[in-house]
Amino acid sequence: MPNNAERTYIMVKPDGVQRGLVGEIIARFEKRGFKLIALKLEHATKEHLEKHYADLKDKPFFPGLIKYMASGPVVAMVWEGLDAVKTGRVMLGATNPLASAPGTIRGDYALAVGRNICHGSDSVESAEKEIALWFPEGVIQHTMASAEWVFE
Ligand code: IDP
Ligand code: MG
Repeated sequence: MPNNAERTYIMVKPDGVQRGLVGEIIARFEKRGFKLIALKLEHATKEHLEKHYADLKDKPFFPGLIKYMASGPVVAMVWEGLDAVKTGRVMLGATNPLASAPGTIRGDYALAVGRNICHGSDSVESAEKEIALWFPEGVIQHTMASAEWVFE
């Protein structure tokens, strides 16, 4: 694994789960070459989601965001690999799906900013906080047989 490998927290939101997009989103990270090191289905409490989105607590859409995120289970994941945080955000697309390029997850499967199906950490620091919040039990460190074919 290269020295600059990172970890990012990626989540399929309740609308992504309900619309049957879990496998599609996982497949994109898997096929790109990222390594899955944690995964679970969780119906999060409002308190937990308020911690996850603490930076947005003063936004007018915050109550609606928490209600949406608490409306059903989410798929919480940690993916590891080269430049995982920035590349993960590029794969997700812009926050508003109308501004997301085709080929991105939001650009292919979403239309509304308040139903944008997936989450990805926006910095290495946020990723560390989010991974600790969603996976207090820790992640699974393992080696992929494909690693030497994905990384030079
Ligand atoms: P991000 O998910 O691309 O990092 P953030 O600005 O961190 O975007 O916002 C978190 C989430 O809050 C978004 O993914 C979206 O679900 C929701 N959100 C952001 N802006 C709006 C808005 O203007 N109206 C409704 N929901 C919003
Ligand atoms: Mg964000």
